[in-house]
This record gives sequence, C-alpha cells and structure tokens, in this order.
Amino acid sequence: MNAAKILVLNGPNLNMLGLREPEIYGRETLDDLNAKCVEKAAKLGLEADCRQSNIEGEMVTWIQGARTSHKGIILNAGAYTHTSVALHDALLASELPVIEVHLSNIFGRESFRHHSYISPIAAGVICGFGSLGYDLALEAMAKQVA
Ligand code: CA2
Repeated sequence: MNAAKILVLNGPNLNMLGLREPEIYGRETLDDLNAKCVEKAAKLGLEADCRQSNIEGEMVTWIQGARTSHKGIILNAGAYTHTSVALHDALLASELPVIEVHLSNIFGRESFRHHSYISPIAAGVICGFGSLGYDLALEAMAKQVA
C-alpha cells in the first residue's frame, strides 16, 4: 500500500531559515527541516511532500490540489497566519485534517501574532518548540490519518 501523502507547507520568509534571526527561528535551514520531516514521516509510514512559497495564491492553489492527492496538511503559514482569509477558506474547502505549526511561541510575541486565521479550522496547533514542532505534528497527523 502507498504511504499517505502529507503536505508540509511553509509560507513566506521561511526560506530564510538558518540565514537570519537564529535567536528566534533557530540555526537549521529549510532544507535541514524538510530532510528531517521526510525522515520522520517515513518512520511513521507517511510521505512528507515539503513545499514553501512566498506567494499566498500559490499556497491556495497547492491546498486546493491536495484535496484529492494528500491525506493531511501540516502548515506553517508564516505571517499569512495572521492575515489570510484566503488560506482559511482553502483549508476549509480541502476537507483535510490540518495541523498548524509555528517555530516560535506566537503568544509570547507581539499582539498582532496572537490571532490566527488557521487555528479555528485546525485539528491542533503546535508552537514554540522550533523544528521539533514539525516532528510532533507528523506524529499527531499519523494518528489523524490512521
Ligand atoms: O514562528 C513561526 O513559525 C512564524 O510562523 C514565523 C513567521 C511569523 O510571521 C509568524 O508570526 C510566526 C515569520 C517567518 C519568518 O522566517 C524567517 C526565518 C529566518 C529569518 C527571517 C525570517
């Protein structure tokens, strides 16, 4: 049987991981993070399809496409978390389980980061644990899609 495919989607500026602001986002690059996700997913019998975009519309298109090809979505929408009704609507329409991840503890930061358009439609939210959050999200997703 084919492993269930999980879209691991990172939003704007997360391609800068490891290159700037290591005190907030850590020293790992996005390539490091993606490699860890692929490895962790394989251990759980899942396939991680890791993508990143700085373009809101591209993320919407990928989420729409995932409806028929993927079994779940792990999403760090970056700053779009706090602004995007379009991502909220696309996720709702996908009818897939969604787990929201943030590297930093968004509730310990500026108040504009305290509201998320993703959380109301997410199965769960993990924030503040750096890249470990993606590991934890994959473990939770394995249970969601079992
Ligand atoms: O903590 C997170 O994962 C965030 O989603 C990261 C977003 C931020 O807007 C959210 O409030 C919380 C920002 C991503 C920027 O990533 C960078 C990484 C390295 C250097 C510069 C930016």
